[in-house]
Amino acid sequence: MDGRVVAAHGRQYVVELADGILLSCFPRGKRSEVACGDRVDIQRTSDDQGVIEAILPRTSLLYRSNDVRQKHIAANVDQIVIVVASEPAFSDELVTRALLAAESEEIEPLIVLNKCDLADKLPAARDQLAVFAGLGYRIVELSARDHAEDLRPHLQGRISVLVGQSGMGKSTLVNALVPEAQAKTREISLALDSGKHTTTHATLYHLDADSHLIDSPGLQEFGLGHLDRQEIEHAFREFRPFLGQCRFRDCRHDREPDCALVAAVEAGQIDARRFALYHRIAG
Ligand SMILES: Nc1nc2c(ncn2[C@@H]2O[C@H](COP(=O)(O)OP(=O)(O)O)[C@@H](O)[C@H]2O)c(=O)[nH]1
Ligand SMILES: [Mg+2]
Ligand SMILES: [Zn+2]
Repeated sequence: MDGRVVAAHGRQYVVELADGILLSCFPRGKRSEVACGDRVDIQRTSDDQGVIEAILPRTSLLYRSNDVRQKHIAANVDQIVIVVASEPAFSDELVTRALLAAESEEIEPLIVLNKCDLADKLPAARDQLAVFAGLGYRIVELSARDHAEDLRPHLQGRISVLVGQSGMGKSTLVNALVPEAQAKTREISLALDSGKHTTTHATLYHLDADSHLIDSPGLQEFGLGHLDRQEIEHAFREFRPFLGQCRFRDCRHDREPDCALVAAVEAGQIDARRFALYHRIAG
């Protein structure tokens, strides 16, 4: 039978069957590549347990990595919702990295600026996001505490994943938009036998029959070690018109003569801070 992975916690997964039943599952074989959001073939081994036999073909896979390991964030999502807030301060490098991950997987990104009720902190947060707005990224401003509904139209008909540093208000959004979220979290924790109800794992919630929302654990870093230089260049969307225009085909856009990207930075067509981040990320 087939099901959908609605929670991933280490090598243990919760798979939801078509009738809503949750099974605790381990993948067959040692190397688990399963992610929250995956459609899987399972063999049911008892009332509440099963074995994942195969992962069905994915439309997307969002992950982060460092030099040693890769961590799946979510599979089959078509939108990544990057949550930041007026307070606490957020890292614009993390936002950039999440946007690069979205671009490289061709997943639609949406930035949410939460806690807009904190009026004195709002202008600084807006300033920090201005560069992303200038690049054409969509930004929705809201207050999850009492206007979480403002996000719902943007989630309609999509499978979205919420990412962001902890404290930005992801869980507040989920709890407001999904009335049965806390009950489902409890049920999943029980299936995982993790003994605690904190979100240490990614969890998929249903908004309606064809709108789903994955809450992922708070990210403090977003490694892009799996992307090569060329992929990173392309993921900076404003670089694209200039790629292939440098004198040298293998230009690293550093000290080479006649570099089209350096010229674009000097002409004010590429933001200098974005360019510096490119060098940091591409290494
Ligand atoms: N003032 C204000 N506080 C909020 C808002 N949304 C969330 N918070 C608070 O921010 C803190 C972190 O929220 P939480 O949802 O746990 O963040 P998460 O770590 O991203 O899941 C909590 O104390 C929330 O009550 C908001 O719109 N306005
Ligand atoms: Mg949370
Ligand atoms: Zn160059």
